[in-house]
This record gives sequence, C-alpha cells and structure tokens, in this order.
Amino acid sequence: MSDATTPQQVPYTTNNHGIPVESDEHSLTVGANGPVLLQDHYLIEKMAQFNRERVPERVVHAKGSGAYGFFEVTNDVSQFTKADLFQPGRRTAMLARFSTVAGELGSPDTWRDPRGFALKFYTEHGNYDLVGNNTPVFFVRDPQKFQDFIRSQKRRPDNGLRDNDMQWDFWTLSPESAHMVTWLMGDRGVPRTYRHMNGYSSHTYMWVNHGGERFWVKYHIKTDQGIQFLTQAEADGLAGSDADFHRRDLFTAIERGEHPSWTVHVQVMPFEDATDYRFNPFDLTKVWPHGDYPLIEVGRMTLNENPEDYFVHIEQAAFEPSNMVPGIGPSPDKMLLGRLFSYPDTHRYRIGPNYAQLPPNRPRSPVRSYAKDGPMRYEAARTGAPYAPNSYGGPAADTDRFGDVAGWRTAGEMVREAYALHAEDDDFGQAGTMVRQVLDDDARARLVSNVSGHLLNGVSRPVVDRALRYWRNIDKEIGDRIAHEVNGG
Ligand code: HDE
Repeated sequence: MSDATTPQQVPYTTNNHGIPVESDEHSLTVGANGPVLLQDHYLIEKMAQFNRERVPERVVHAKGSGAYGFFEVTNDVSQFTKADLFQPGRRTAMLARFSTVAGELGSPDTWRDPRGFALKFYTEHGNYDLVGNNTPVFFVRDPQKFQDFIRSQKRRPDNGLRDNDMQWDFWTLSPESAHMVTWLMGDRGVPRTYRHMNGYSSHTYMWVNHGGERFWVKYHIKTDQGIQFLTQAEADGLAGSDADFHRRDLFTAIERGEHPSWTVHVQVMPFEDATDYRFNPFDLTKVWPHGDYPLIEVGRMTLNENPEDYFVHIEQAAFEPSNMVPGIGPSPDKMLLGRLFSYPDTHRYRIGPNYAQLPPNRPRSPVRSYAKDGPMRYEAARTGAPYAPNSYGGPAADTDRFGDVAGWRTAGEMVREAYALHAEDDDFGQAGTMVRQVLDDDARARLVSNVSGHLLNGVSRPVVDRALRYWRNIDKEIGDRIAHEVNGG
C-alpha cells in the first residue's frame, strides 16, 4: 500500500457503481439515535459484499504466495522442442505461485509439507502451465489413490484434528510412498524460504521438435539462491511467531529489489529408451539418475513484480497441467493424465466457468475459442459466428501448423492393475539410495530426529511397528536408528 496521506489528498469514496457516498462511517438513521433505515442501500451494499468476499479455498495447496516475472532462454534446446517459449532468444512473461499442500488458507507457511511450485508462462501460443512441486517425486503413482492420500494428511472427520496416525497408516500401507516420504521428512520438507528451494515437474512430459521427433523430459528448476532449509525446531517456532513467514519473505525480497531467480534444466530421454529403461520412466515415485540422463540448461526464470492485489492475482490464479502449448505434451504417467481433468474442474467450481478471463489467467496472445456466455463473462467472443465451421470469418483450426498430436502408440485390454515392472523398479530402492548416497551424516541425523519425533506424536503402536519395518526396508541402519529413538533406546 502507498504511504499514509493527509485527508484532503485522497479521492472521494464511491459505491460499487461509481456513485459518491455520503459517509464512510455513519448509517442512515431517523435522528442521530433513531433506527437504521432499509433505504440505506450503501450500508446494505457494504454488508452484502462483505458476506460474499470468500471463494472456496483450494482443496489442496490452499496457503500460498506468488509473483510475476519472466523466463528467458539461455541455451538452444530447439533440437528437442518447437515450443515457442523455449526458442533461442525468447523472453516470456510469467506468474509463479508457491504453496504448501495440506494446510488450510490460514495455516503456517513452515509446516512440514511438500511445496507447490506452479508456473504459468504467457507464451505466443497461449498459456503454458508447469505445475510442479519442490520434490522430483510424489507419494503415489495412481490418481485413484491421490484423494485418499490427501485425506490422510488433512483432518479426521470425527474430531476435525490432524493426525500423525492417519498419515503413517496410509504411508505404511502404500509402500510406493517411501521415496517421497524420505524427501518430506528430510531437509527439503521445510524450505527456509520459497526463494531457497528447487522446483520439479516431477512428471515426465513429452517434447516435440520442429521435425516432429518426440523426446521424454523431466524439468529441474534449480534455485540460484541456493538450497536452504529450516530445522524442525526453527519451523515450529516460526509457525507460532509468523504463520506467513514465507509469504512475507517473498513479498519483501521483491519489494527490496532482491529478485529471486531459478535456472531451468531438463533431463532428455530419447523416445525409444523408455520401453527398456531400468526404471519405469513414467512412474511418478521414481527419478532418472542424472548419470543416465544429465541435466541440460534451458533458461532462467526471475520473479521481479509483486501482485498489486493478492486476491485478484494469486487467490484467483488458476494453473492446470493441461495447458500445454505446441511442442509440449503429456506422457503415459497415470498421475499426470488424471491431473489433466482435475485442475480445470476445480477452477470451474472454485472461481467460475469464465476463470480464464480473470487477470492472472488471461492469455496475452489472441483467444479465439468458441466459448461464450456463462456467469461473469465480460470479454466478447472473437468469432465470426458462434459455431464452427462458419462462413463468417471463422476461426478454424489450423491443422497444418498445429495438427500433430503429442501422443504415443498404445494397445491392450482394459484392466485395473499396477504398472508393469521395469528391471530395477521397486518401492524402496531409490529411497535407500537417497539416504545412503545423497544425504550426509548431519542430514541423516536430522531425518532420524524428524521421523522419530513425528512417530512419537500420536501414532498408535501397530502403526509405529509398521513404520519401523517401512524405514528398515528403505535402509536397515536408518530404520534401526529410528527404532532406537522411538523405543527409548
Ligand atoms: Fe495437484 N491439485 N493434484 N499435484 N497441485 C491441485 O488444483 C491433483 C499433484 C499441485 O498454486 C488442485 O487449483 C490430482 C502432483 C500444485 O494454484 C487439484 C493429483 C503435483 C497445486 C489438484 C495431483 C501437484 C495443485 C487443487 C493426482 C506435483 C497448486 C487446487 C493425480 C507434480 C497450484 C487446484 C496453485 C493443486 C489435483 C497431484 C502439484 C485438486 C488429481 C503430483 C503445485 O485440482
């Protein structure tokens, strides 16, 4: 907000219809002490508007913060993709929103949780949304289990309380969660600020180049500020002293001119490698070891503009993995394919069917869709007639330029089954590799402390016993150390 001013300098108040109001402070009454009059329609407007200020919070990722900025290409990757924003020399405006997952709108920024890392690029061919997290993997690999996972992270239906027993009950009955839980209970589970964490696509996506060649890619968005984390004790303290610690940090850093940036890389897998790769390359609980597919730099994103209004630009921001522009497509990752439905559905429910016309969601390239009408619609349709085909100026799909489907050949019976296993696929292997080869001694000590502290807080004995087996499956030594802490020696 601007600095405080003296009374005579401010513009006069109006009602929602631009009509100057008689008073900001006094209701219309009969005599100074008399009854309030129904004809005080300005009072009624203020109360009615107040009662309708809330839209439903996001069902997950409710607490978040964001800023505008730009993405600039720093390396030529046009051999892999024809996507406009990734062409040499391009600079594309963007919006980023960072968030926690399980906490409600007013919950502390520093709860242990993955962090959402949602990006919207306003490209020449429409909005490209890359909706990731600060972890390269996820808890489950089938969308059928996502809703259940989230419910185990939220509040019990009987007493409305969060419950570590629910969390460990679900995780230990879903061993595919082991890799992500290791990330979550380690240092990445509480980043020091949004500026000091990486972002990841997590999913595998498809890139298509100008010649129609297809590649599989995973994005790694590495903070230029360096990775920093909060210990559990620091996080707990801040949860009490400043629930908006991360929001405040991002806003004030940009206000000071300290514009955070991230260097965007991709791993690129040749299309044909996927079939025989040692891990299922589409399994969201797995990473591709960098020794197999090294990081290739693409560009840099910088956030340099705070939103002028949090509700308008951040609370109403609508990100969707289905916003993929020409040169980018999905992959057979079941979780990604499930998400392609869910996000537009949640936006229509939360902020209305014309949410794409709201300021943060409106493309900065021409919109010529045949959508029309519906509540809160205020941009005219850009079509010669409200139907296609039409002989009154179209628009008509340009299949010569945009007709190729970023897809893949597939066949098989309709089944409900887990993925077929690749040579080295299992639920605990990559988590164990992370514990033994990625974490150092201090990080392992913090992991043991975080897990045992969480298990000692309200988790029933049968679930604790299952959790100890779960951790021993990840790494015997770590499991024994956690058992030692939990069993009191
Ligand atoms: Fe989300 N997720 N998600 N998610 N997600 C939402 O859409 C969903 C998943 C992520 O800042 C919702 O707008 C399903 C993985 C972020 O506005 C909802 C599945 C990853 C955000 C939804 C997943 C994410 C969301 C709720 C399993 C990391 C916040 C509010 C198939 C790769 C975006 C909303 C923002 C938000 C559905 C799993 C990241 C309900 C069905 C995996 C960063 O539509």
